[in-house]
Amino acid sequence: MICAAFVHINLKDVHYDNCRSRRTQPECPASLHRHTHGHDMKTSTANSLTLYTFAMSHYSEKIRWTLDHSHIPYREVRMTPVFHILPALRMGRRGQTTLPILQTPKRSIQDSTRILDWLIEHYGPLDVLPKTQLTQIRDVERRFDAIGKDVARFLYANSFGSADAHIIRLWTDYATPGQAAFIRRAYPLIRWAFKRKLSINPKRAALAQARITEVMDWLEAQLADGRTYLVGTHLTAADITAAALLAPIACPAQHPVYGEPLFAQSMAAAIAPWRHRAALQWVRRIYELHRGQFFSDLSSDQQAAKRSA
Ligand SMILES: N[C@@H](CCC(=O)N[C@@H](CS)C(=O)NCC(=O)O)C(=O)O
Repeated sequence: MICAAFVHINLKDVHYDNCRSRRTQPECPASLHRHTHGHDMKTSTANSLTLYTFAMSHYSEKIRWTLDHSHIPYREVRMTPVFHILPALRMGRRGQTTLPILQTPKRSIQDSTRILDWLIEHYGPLDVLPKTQLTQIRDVERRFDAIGKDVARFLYANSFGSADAHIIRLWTDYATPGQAAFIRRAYPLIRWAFKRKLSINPKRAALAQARITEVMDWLEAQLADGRTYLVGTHLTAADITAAALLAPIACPAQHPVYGEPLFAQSMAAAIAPWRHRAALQWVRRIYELHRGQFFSDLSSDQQAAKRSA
């Protein structure tokens, strides 16, 4: 996310069956994705995959998108920052509190890279992770994963203090009333702890900005020959990772959190230096080409609101 770091208790959190984030339409039809050929042998496993996420987490989006694109059925449990910590520690068993975590019938896998490894092992070969280009794809994945914290640091550095109401809303979207009340009341303390954990200060924010810019430069150099996809001729986990990790800055219309006009408005000043960069236009295009389902699921009023934003 622009993600938080802290304790979880119960999972009132909205459950989605094969459904991307839809704060406004939680009753997503479970039939959005079906099994495809090649996954038949894992049907029983597939039926019981649960993905624990934060709606706003860019690493969670990377896995959500991979699963969606690969038509692998799963249930999504959106957690509330602070209230995720205990379950994440318990499920992950690595002393880490990060999401996403994929719960399979046999074990839970924490960390998006490890989840991709597990998917390759149990569902491979996947269209987005072709064996022949795996090394290149995973190199790109590493490059973009490495700026995940910088993206969060940069955005929070530029929104704490100026967009707190919006942050509280994002942090409480999937909370129980009790959890939401706690987050609202403890927000100053949570924000302080968060700043410490992510080292959010002007110096680190400037460094984050430089590192993000560097990755955008790299991305634009790759795209200079007019290609659409970073590796090969179709969408792979390289594109998914790059687009998902930059989505908080590119604000693609199809993204359930970062596509919201309100988010883009509250971040406009922070994002301004990069607004027209080809790298971000590419992110928006990849979302448009491959992540359109969410948009078409919205009501026509919601679509109109997004278009006019
Ligand atoms: N390397 C991890 C990074 C995941 C990560 O940093 N997740 C953030 C959300 S974007 C998180 O869960 N932060 C909460 C915490 O650290 O407690 C991955 O690829 O999954």
